Amino acid sequence: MEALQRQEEQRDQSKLVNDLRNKFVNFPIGRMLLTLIKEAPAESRPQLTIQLFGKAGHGKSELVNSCLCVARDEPYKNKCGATDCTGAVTRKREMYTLTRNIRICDNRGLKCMTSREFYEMEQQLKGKRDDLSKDVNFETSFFGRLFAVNTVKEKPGNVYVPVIVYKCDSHYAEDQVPELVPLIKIIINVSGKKPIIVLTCSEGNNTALFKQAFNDSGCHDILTVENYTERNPKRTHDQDAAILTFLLHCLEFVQNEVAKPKRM
Ligand SMILES: Nc1nc2c(ncn2[C@@H]2O[C@H](COP(=O)(O)OP(=O)(O)OP(=O)(O)O)[C@@H](O)[C@H]2O)c(=O)[nH]1
Ligand SMILES: [Mg+2]
Repeated sequence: MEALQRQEEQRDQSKLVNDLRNKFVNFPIGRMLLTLIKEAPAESRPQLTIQLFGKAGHGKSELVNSCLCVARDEPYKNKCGATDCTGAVTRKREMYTLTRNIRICDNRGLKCMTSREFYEMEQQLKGKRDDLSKDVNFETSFFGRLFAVNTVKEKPGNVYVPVIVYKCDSHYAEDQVPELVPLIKIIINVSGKKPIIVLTCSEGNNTALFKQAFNDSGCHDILTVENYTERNPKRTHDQDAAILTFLLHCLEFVQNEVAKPKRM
């Protein structure tokens, strides 16, 4: 009797995850993007880019790995080279395709929260760092920044959803999240949008504290996920559902942009 009940629960959960995945894959995002992008060149396909930001080692690459395997419904693979190493592993921005119109972009993580690092993030948001073959460079001097010539022009046809990825450490300190306030302000100033916050390692005890800290910093779009990792690659309904909820949230973010009344 119990086994039968468990089987039924499994079937319901599996249906829920499949429904979420179908909703994501079939979301009319192409049409929405066209209403947002007026000056898109006729031959180009409008693209939505989920652009990740955050500190080094906080789970950006694993979030990309998790989104890829869940959206495509395939086994987990470490395509982004996520590792245990505490140093900054990802050095370049790398674009990964989720669907025809949707990409997710891994990023170099912030290490010291310096003005140089924030400056680079600002340039990315302004669309001045679209040459993805180059390493993300945090070494630009003050004068370099002052006289910077932007060789890459903003490309029409791209809509960005800014996302900050933050790991719920086993230790919580009050000054951890406020370190990112300059980044949050840059995102709001440049894109006019508040970032979505994704809390990783969310099965720990401090998740509520980190959530509150982001709320206090003015970010209210906060989602929690437990990423798939090399140590924990086995797909589960709960983890799949959390990842798909995040992806759908990014699309609803765009939907809200479309629904906003236009300024005259
Ligand atoms: N348990 C658990 N481990 C995670 C989670 N997300 C990431 N990790 C682990 O944390 C470590 C760092 O993750 P990465 O995805 O490489 O972090 P990153 O933000 O890309 O780091 P950089 O590229 O250095 O900026 C890896 O060992 C991951 O497997 C999570 O949600 N849960
Ligand atoms: Mg990485």
